Amino acid sequence: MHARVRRGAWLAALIAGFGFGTAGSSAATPGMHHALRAATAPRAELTAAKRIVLPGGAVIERFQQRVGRTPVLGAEAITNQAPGGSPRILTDTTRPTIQVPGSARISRGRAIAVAKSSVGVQGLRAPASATLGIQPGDGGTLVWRVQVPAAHPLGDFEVLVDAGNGSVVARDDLLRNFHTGRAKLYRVNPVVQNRGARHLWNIQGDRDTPLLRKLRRRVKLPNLDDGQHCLAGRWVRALRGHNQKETCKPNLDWSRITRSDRRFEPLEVYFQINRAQRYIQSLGFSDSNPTPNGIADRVQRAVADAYRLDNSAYSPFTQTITYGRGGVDDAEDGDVILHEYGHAMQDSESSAFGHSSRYGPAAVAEGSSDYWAAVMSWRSPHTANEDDVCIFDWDAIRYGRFFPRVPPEKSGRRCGRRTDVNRTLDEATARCPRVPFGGRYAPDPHCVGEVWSTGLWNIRRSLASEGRARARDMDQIYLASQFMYTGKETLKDAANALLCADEDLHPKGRPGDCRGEHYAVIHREMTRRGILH
Ligand SMILES: [Ca+2]
Ligand SMILES: [Ca+2]
Ligand SMILES: [Ca+2]
Ligand SMILES: [Zn+2]
Repeated sequence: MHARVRRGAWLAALIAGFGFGTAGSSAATPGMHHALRAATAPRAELTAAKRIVLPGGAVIERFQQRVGRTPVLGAEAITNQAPGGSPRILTDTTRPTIQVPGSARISRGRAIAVAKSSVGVQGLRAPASATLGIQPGDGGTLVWRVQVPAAHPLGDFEVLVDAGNGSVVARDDLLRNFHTGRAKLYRVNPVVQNRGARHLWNIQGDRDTPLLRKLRRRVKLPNLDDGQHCLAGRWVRALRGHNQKETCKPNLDWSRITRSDRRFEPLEVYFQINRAQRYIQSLGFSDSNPTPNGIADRVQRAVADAYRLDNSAYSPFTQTITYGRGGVDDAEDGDVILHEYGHAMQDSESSAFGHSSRYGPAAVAEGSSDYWAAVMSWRSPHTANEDDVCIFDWDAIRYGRFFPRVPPEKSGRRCGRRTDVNRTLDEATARCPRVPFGGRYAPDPHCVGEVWSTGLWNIRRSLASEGRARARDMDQIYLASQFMYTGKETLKDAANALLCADEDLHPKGRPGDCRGEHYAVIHREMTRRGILH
């Protein structure tokens, strides 16, 4: 067998006194011995560290330079051996003349303390650790290489502390670096920006008008990945069209793009999803926490103008969102973008719920996603309640139901759905249009979902009357409750989950009775909606 032949060769090399370390199992064939002579460091200092065999048999091997057992930081030789060929050095960052270091005078614990205070750490995601290494240059300095996985400030900090005198030699953040792009977009959608639909009724397909141009606002697109110029970032990868094209610009300045340009929609998608995830993180849900509790804390793949249909969807199988371009391009409307992201969040919190095909979960999911669109509208500057509760004000400009002007707005508008529908669950079940659902006809779950979104929104309004921080409390309670959802969730179950999440976050009275600080407000509203009794 091939492996046995190689091991024999390695033993022969060792016996011949080539002095390789033992970390690798198959490093020092005579061919390798010859190859490593080309490295800068004396070959006795090269320790086999990792060996990778590619399909077809080529071998890539890494060697770490060690002096007196201590690794020289960043000093490696990498060899490549094509099938049937002999190994040769590809890259070499090893150093000549490094002195054997003495022992550390600073303790590991002391080095970690120095590193943490140099970063200004207030919280960790995992314990800090430290190992000794040699920082090359001037014959080499013995250092503690301290790794600090910090939560606040968020970063993977690597701090080199001089093991002789305790001074900080270097400090880096190894978390990915991000860049910020620029664009002029709709903060929510054109109707919200215009305080009503007046002068917008005649939309003429995907064309620009002076007004539609003017309603765009300067926005930043933060968290774009380093080393690329497209809409790929920490939490979103926004693509466009049925062949999922990238939208790229070397200077990351997309300010001249308007709605008639196909690049507009992926920009809007990036902007909205990134800001939603930032808000989620600010509410304390993050996979960077010591105990990860993130909600869709990953790169969300989202495709704008994906097809001609006037529909958008989140796929729990592929975890991808697709936005249609029927009627108004769906991804020109922040409400549509965020409604679908709401489904991605639900799936991330409870995949049983996200993957359920049952009726109850569908109604809860639709209502919750509308609630999320309303929340994100509320968080936009200068929006009024009418902007928030009218869902899809822009996408629904043709198909929605008309609602007259509500002060302080300037004109009326059409809405696809609303989060201020004053119905009970029984009334909705009786009056909502019947649609095919799971082989039968049932009240449209989007319509029944309005009872749920309205309940959530009314609770939020009650809390918000005590200040904006209380409104954030409600969003946090809602997000926490979604972790408890099952694949058979009913509106009643979801209301009970909300009560329990409130107690978890705002305990009061007897522990475990799901009667927290906001019990009365939540229970009263859910009773009014006929969801609880
Ligand atoms: Ca467009
Ligand atoms: Ca549309
Ligand atoms: Ca709206
Ligand atoms: Zn939906």
